[in-house]
Amino acid sequence: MTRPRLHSYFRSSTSYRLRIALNLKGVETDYIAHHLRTGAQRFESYLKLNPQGLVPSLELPDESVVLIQSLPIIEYLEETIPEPPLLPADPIGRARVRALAQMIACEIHPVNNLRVLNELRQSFGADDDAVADWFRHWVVETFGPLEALLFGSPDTGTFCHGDNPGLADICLVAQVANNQRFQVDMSPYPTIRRIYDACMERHEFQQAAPANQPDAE
Ligand SMILES: N[C@@H](CCC(=O)N[C@@H](CS)C(=O)NCC(=O)O)C(=O)O
Repeated sequence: MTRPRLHSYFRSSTSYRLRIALNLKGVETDYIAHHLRTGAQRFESYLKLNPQGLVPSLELPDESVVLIQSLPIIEYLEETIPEPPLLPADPIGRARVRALAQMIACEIHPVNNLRVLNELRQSFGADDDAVADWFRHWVVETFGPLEALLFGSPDTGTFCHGDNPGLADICLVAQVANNQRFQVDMSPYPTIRRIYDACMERHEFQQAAPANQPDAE
C-alpha cells in the first residue's frame, strides 16, 4: 500500500468531513467504498479494520494502523500536516472552532445516524415521515444556537472562524448536505447558508461532495 486507504460511503457525512480535510491537506487516497444501505460496513473483513462497523476509517500505508472516528482522524492530519491549518493558532480560537464542530458532530450526528434511523423504523414503527421529523427536530435544536453563535461573533468571517476554511466549516458543510436529503428548511439560518456557499466555491469541498465520489448513485 503506497497511499492511505479511505474507507468511505458517498452519502456518509462523516466520510464527507474527512474527504474535505484530506483535500485541504492535499492527501491522495485510494477510495474503498462500503455500501451502508446493504450493510457492507458490518462485513467481517471490514470489522477487522474497524470493529465499530462505521465509516470513515483511514488505513495508513506501511504502518498497519487504522485510524477511526472522523474528528480524531482530522486532528491527526492537522498534527502531521500543519499547513494549511484547520484550527486557529490561539487556544481560545481553537476552543471556539472545536465547539462549533462538536455541536454538529456530538449533538446532531449521533442521533441522526443511519443505524439510529433504522432502529426508529424497526423497533418503534416509525414511517418515513416520522423519521424525517425526528431528523429535522435534532437539526433545528442545534442549528438555531449555531446560527446565533456564528451571526453574533466578530470571529466569524467568510468562514466559521476568519477567512480560511477549517474544522467547523468541514462539519457544517457535511451536515448541510445531509439536511438537504431530509428537506430541512434552511431559511432561518442565513449565516450558515452564506458560509456553506463560500465553502462550496472551493474545489476541495466540491470534489469531496457525495455526488463526486466513485460510489455515487
Ligand atoms: N463518530 C463517528 C461516526 C461515524 C458514523 O456513524 N458513520 C456513519 C455514516 S455517516 C456510519 O458508518 N453508519 C453506519 C450505520 O449506521 O450502520 C465519526 O465521526 O466518524
